[in-house]
Amino acid sequence: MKDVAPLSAGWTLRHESAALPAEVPGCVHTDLLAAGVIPDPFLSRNEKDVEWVGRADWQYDTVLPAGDSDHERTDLVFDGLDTAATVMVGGEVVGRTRNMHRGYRFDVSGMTGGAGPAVPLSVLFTSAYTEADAVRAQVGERPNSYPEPFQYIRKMACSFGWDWGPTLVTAGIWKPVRLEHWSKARLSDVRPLVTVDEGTGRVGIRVAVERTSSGAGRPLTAELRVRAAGHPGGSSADTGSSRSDAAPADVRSSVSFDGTQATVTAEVADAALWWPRGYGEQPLYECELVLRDASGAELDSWSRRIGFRTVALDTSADEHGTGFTLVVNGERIFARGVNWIPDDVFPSRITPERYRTRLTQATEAGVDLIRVWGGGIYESDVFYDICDELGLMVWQDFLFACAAYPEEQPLRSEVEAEARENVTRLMPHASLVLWNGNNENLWGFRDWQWEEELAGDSWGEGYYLGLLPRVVAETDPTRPYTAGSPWSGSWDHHPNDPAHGTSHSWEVWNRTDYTDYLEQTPRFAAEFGWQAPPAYATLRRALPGEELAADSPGMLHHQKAADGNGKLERGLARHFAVPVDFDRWHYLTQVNQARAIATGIEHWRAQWPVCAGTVVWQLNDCWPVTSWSAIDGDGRRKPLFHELRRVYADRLLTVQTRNGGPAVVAVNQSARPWHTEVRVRRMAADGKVLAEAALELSAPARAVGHTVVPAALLPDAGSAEEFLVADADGSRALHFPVRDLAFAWPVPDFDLELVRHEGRVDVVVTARTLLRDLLLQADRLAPEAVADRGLVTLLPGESVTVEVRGWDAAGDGAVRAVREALFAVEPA
Ligand code: BMA
Repeated sequence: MKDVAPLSAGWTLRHESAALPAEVPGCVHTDLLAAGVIPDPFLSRNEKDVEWVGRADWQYDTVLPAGDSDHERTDLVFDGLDTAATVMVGGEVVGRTRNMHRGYRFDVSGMTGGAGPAVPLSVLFTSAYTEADAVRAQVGERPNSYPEPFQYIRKMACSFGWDWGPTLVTAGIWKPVRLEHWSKARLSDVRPLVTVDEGTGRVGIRVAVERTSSGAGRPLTAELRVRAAGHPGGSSADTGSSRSDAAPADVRSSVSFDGTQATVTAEVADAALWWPRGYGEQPLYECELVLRDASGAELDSWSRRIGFRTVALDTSADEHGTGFTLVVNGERIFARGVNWIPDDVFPSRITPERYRTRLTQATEAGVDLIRVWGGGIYESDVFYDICDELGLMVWQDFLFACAAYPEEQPLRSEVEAEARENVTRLMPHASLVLWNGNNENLWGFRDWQWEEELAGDSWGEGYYLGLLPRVVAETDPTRPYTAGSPWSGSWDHHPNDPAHGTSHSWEVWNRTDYTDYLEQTPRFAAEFGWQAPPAYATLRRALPGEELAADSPGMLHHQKAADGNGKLERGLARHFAVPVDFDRWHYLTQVNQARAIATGIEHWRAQWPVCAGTVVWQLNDCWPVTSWSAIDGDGRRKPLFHELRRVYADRLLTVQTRNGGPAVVAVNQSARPWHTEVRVRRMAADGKVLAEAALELSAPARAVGHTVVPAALLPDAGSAEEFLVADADGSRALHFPVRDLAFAWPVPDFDLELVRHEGRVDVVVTARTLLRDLLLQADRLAPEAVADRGLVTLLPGESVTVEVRGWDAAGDGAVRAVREALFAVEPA
């Protein structure tokens, strides 16, 4: 049997004449931080002071464990090196690397010392800038939306800075490293092709082995076992699909072969289907493969969890253009998505617990699809394991974003190797539903003057339309591929044509106003977003000692978008009088973000099935920053997060224009029809009901229905004092004929009561006036405090209970503290 020895201990990082203790997996920045050599680059403007780290070369050292191995071969295996490195064993170079997104295996047989003195292992990293500059000199300059040279090196692009991220160019052994001792043969590639046909699940495993010379041509057996692994996610929502009562499967099969490749297949009768969350459960199967020699001795093994489901992407043409609809197990799905960026600009710091927290937060926001964006990384296996369990569909970008990428060597081979390795690594995961060629590069070529600048040079098209779809088809033909986001399906249409395929809606944030979302009917809104600052406690931690202002030095440093604050201010000024007071500014920019995204999602969900998905830019952050995220860099939820819970719920009530007038629309993504009576009230700003009626409203299962609001119930167009309230089954939709700026908001007035419970405090707010977008910023009470809800609008007389955890409300000042942490829309 193969013998595996992890090499995570005893590493040092050489800095000047010192050998600092080093974490493996880890990176230079986090080691220097732990040793006190650099300040925390996430705080204040320290990022600038540590710029030198990314420009320097670095050396990691350890020694190989003493002791002999009886095996024929010893391999030194790195799951990931960041990025340009020379690996030395006993002073001899055993390999060089230039791709963060690949693993590396070096044959070091006979070099590891045996009974002799300990053998040194060193990894020497050349600055990513040096490597990128060298490749650029070789292949020639290409256009890029950002100033840094990330398209000349296969390394996480956003490490070089992004419009939400700091420039912290890492180096290091960012994934595990180990010695593998083996004899005769080992599994070099295991590719499970999982399909389901008329209820029968099929696992066809393509096995590739590497053999030693003594093992060449000898008979081998690959034994496969597939067993039900239960429902690790444990969700059992009312989803309309039934849990399979079939006896738990335990299927075995095997194949004997004497070459280097074989296929072993197993069938699971009555396979329990894996569903996206909200559509059914997430039953998983344990899939184990054992490689044996002719004597039956085990040489190597592999195991992963799989799930049975079919997935297709329907891109057929119709009377509206070209669709883009995910179809899982035959069910057409409106994707309630978010874009994912690396959760830390130092990805080696992201623990499994942190992945679980973040992805669980996504599910709490009602999300069912995560797009792993192309300027980041192919995430760790843990990420996809958790998505499998939670029923989160994953759309995975290949790692190309916002630049023209050269197709010459040495990049081309790296891209191909990286693609094959990662498609193979991720294909066991039921959650993975789509591969995407790139982020915005087909669009950039057409619209951002690249075409002219390139004057015929390669720019990546050969990857997106040639190499990558071929790699997916050859490696994992069970999954759909799309060439880009956005992409209209061919050059026949503009790459970002909303009527064809995926589109990104950025004009709205960059230049116009979020009400413009209402003019758009994308077939699939793969990116759209609105900025807001992070939570108050996050800012307080990130900007110690700074007097906070919208344009204070630290605030501007932690805002990376071009004219970001200008866009925030102008976007706010279209709806509210921009306050001078920081706390009000902070609250209102967060309100505006939530309003913007809700406007888009409500409108687009109401257009199902013409529009088949919304993927919000962006779920998370990689450091404390003002950005488009719903969860900030310290993991705190912005009001947008809570708003997503409302607009991504299975049942959403919204007011949209139908036949030229306001209608109440029921978006029903649940498995059961939604027949209800909606109470519609025409109200005055002072809370008086001017007219009222009960209307029938119904939407079939997984469909949309509407009822037109009769004229007598409509607030006067342009009225600053009237609005519409629609209530059904605990959902509420509001419609104001004018913008907040113009509306006659009363001065907010309410009663406040605190009720202390074991482990939580209930904040009960009872409205005396109309309270628009009431928000309790719990982190102002205590940095750890968390409220269970975000923006709430109350009519006079109504009350809400906000549950606060992480704060004990001790002392006399508790009520006053809550009053100071409560915000609502005020008269202009
Ligand atoms: C899109 C994304 C990112 C970017 C975001 C906000 O272009 O793909 O590149 O961060 O918009 O500008």
